[in-house]
Amino acid sequence: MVKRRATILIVDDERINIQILDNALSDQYNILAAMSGEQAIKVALESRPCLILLDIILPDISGYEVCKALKNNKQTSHIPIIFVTAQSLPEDELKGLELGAIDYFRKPFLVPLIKVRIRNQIELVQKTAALEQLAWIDGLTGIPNRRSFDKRYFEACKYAVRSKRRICLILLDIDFFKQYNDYYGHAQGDVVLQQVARALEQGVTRPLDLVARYGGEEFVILLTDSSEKEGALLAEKVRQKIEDLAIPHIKSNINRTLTISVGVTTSSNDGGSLDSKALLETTDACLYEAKAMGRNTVVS
Ligand code: GH3
Ligand code: MG
Ligand code: MG
Repeated sequence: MVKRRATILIVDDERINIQILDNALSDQYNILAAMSGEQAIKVALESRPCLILLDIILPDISGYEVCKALKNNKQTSHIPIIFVTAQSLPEDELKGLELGAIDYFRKPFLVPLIKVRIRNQIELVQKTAALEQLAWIDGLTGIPNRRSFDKRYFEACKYAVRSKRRICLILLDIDFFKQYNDYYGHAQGDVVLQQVARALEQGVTRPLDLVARYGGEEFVILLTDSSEKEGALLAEKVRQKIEDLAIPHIKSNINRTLTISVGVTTSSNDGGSLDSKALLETTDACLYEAKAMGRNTVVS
């Protein structure tokens, strides 16, 4: 596997300091630079570097303010920050670390020492990212797993109640998949699960919506802020999309082709509470009904 070069953002108002760090690091890392606090926040948001080396005295807001802003933003709070500064009092270092920085380098610094400490931090970032991947992504299909869904669903329900918006759940299950495995083999069954996952991902394009593997040969789609009609339309679009893949399944009595059954429900938006468990159970009941009605169908 080709390992991607990590990106480091250097924030310093003096060009010469950026140059020294760039010389020390650019053979191993992609380097971005910012010369003010506001610019640092902008670049961090746009480029999501692996690590930020942050000066404290900057021409606009201080490095402490930058650190605070980045730690308070969900999109950047995970990025490790190391202060690199001429402020050498223990109180300064304490303040920086209390704000969430992982390390504090005093200027002037020894280049070899700083390089090793940066390498250690980057390795930690990469290991954490690999673990996150394992924890939240389904290994077979590469889409979010059940755990991801549970977390996102919980958050989406809270948001829906707060903002009086509807959420929509679509549960879908491959028809006669046991027979598929029995006839074509488990490995080919795995390929089909990957194909279905890809097709679902392509069919669900709004950035806040989620496609996840719910378990075995069952998938779930979570639509945030969606009307009943939109939910039902998407469910039908997805059913058709899987049929259109025209994956041969000679043990299926539906056109000898692989199909899915789909259940779909939308929460009410009366501003009251939202029973997330009941919504899932209703969706599951719809899916069960779709199976009972002969499969390859949507029930809402
Ligand atoms: P129905 O139309 O009622 O849904 O019937 P079905 O055969 O699809 O349902 P059933 O629940 O009886 O079988 C599900 C099958 O899905 C059995 C199981 O071996 C298979 N399966 C679950 N996870 C995987 C997987 O990761 N890979 C493969 N290849 N098969 C899987
Ligand atoms: Mg099933
Ligand atoms: Mg099935």
